[in-house]
Amino acid sequence: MSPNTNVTEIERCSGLSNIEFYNKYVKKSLPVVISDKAQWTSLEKFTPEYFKSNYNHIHKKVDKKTYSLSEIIDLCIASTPENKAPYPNIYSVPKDFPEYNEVIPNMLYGKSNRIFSRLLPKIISKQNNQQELFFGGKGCSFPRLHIDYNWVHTQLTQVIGEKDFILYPPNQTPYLYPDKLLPNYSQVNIINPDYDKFPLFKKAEALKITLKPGETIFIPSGWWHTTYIHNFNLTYAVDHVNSFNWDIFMDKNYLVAKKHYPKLAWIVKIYKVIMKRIFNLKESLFDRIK
Ligand SMILES: O=C(O)CCC(=O)C(=O)O
Ligand SMILES: [Fe+2]
Repeated sequence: MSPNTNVTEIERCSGLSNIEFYNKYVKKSLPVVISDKAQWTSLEKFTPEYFKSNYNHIHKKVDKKTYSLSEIIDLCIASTPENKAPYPNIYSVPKDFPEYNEVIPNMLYGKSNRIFSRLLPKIISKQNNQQELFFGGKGCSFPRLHIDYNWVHTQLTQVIGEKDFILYPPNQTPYLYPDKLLPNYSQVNIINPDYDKFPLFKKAEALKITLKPGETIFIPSGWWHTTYIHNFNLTYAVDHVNSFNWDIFMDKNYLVAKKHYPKLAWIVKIYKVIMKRIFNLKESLFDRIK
């Protein structure tokens, strides 16, 4: 799938050290595909049959209907662009597949991920989904172009099948018509854009890649993105907060807190400032990225 705009291919890299990854991409807020770090995806374990026989007790509501995991997998296998499986089908790794935690190494920059730190209060870490599995089928696509919740960075590894990722840098926001109520969602349907309603979208410049099994894409904080699926599909996603998106992540959490707990939200502001120093110190002393 290609949006009707100017498109550049996202860079693919291999043999990248963590420090190179940091300096070339994370610091500069640039997306990249790492093609050689997720060997675990080739384990024969991750087949549709494995999930069906071991996890069929898991039920999920998608589009107001409840499905067992086997039903979701069968719908995804049978999916066609004309008769699409429901999407997205999102499962929480810690909640639904706790065993999975042991086989998925934190491969790119795990040490600096503040989302997994015990210093981050549960009330904040729980809301920011952390680790998910997405099942999908041919013709499915993520419903809307969006920026991830609370401006986390996201790292997605393709386990089965191919998935297109279409990204727009933050500086393209003026052409993407953010929703007034949900400003991290675009109003434009990029697959079939309504140029009468959204004329500036013609100017938007996208980046694109078809992610293949074993490859991982890094989507930096604040980048717009959406997906399109070519065949039966399984993707693993993990959210990430580090020194580069700490301030914006905590500012967004403050806004959420202010909505739900207006009298207590100031605690988030203070926490942001104090913990910034503590995390920076801890990371410079103990978590040097090698
Ligand atoms: O894998 C996908 O289809 C999209 C994932 C995504 O963008 C998200 O969960 O925020
Ligand atoms: Fe996303």
